[in-house]
Amino acid sequence: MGRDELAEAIAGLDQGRVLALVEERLQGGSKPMEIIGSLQAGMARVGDLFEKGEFFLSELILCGEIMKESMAVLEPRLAEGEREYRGTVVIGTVKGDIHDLGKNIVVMLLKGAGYDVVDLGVDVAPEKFVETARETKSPLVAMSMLLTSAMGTMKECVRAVKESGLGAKVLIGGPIIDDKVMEFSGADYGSAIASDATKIAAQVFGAA
Ligand code: B12
Repeated sequence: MGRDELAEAIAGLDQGRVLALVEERLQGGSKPMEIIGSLQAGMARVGDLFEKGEFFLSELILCGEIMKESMAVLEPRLAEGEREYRGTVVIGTVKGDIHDLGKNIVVMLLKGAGYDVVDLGVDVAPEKFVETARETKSPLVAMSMLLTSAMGTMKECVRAVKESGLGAKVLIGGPIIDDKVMEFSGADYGSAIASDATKIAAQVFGAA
């Protein structure tokens, strides 16, 4: 196998080159799923660099944007059956909190890793998480939270999903997640690192 120029371009955060290569590959007859595979490989590299502290949030956000633009081109061309369907993750920022940049990165990474993501947006009420998890039969509900003042509603959201009897696992994320918050929340998983979402999803869906 030669170098994967597209994976290198996204890891290098070269937006123009990524979009040009996506077009070039489509013109050349590549399947959208193969192209997405290259994008995923590049994104995984960006995630690693972020964890090592070599990339910062700004790079992760930019990478998310590039992925979003590429997916906008590729998604309409994905034939139904061609999609590698791993299952659905429900996600939202908890009620009382309207920060969404971190959540949007998580959405992008999960989509990049092949999951369908139902993004409920911000200020999401407990019932909404439950209702959507029921409709989509999702085994994983992810919640984002940045505000200390939203801790109480976050706990209500977690409890609502846990008590719904649906059996979905709950992942909470945001910069203030630590052992104490985890204990308080009653969630199954928690992390302050966006890329953990795909690792946790792999665990949950692998076991499902
Ligand atoms: C941008 C911003 C805003 C923007 C939000 C725009 C938007 N569309 O999101 C605006 C201006 C609207 C805003 C409003 C407010 N904000 Co503000 N805001 C910030 C700021 C500067 C950056 C947050 C951000 O987006 N970071 C970048 C993203 C990428 O990082 P992230 O969210 O942490 O996400 C990462 C991880 O946490 C993780 N992650 C996040 N979610 C999830 C989910 C899962 C499942 C997983 C696995 C991981 C994960 O992955 C991401 C990538 O690593 C922070 C300060 C700071 N430096 O953090 C304050 C901050 C969060 N805001 C704060 C406050 C107080 C407010 C306001 C109450 C201000 C006010 N008095 O009105 C309002 C709240 C409104 C509301 N009801 O929510 C405080 C919160 C303090 C606290 N702990 O409670 C902060 C910390 C500022 C401060 N130092 O005081 N804010």
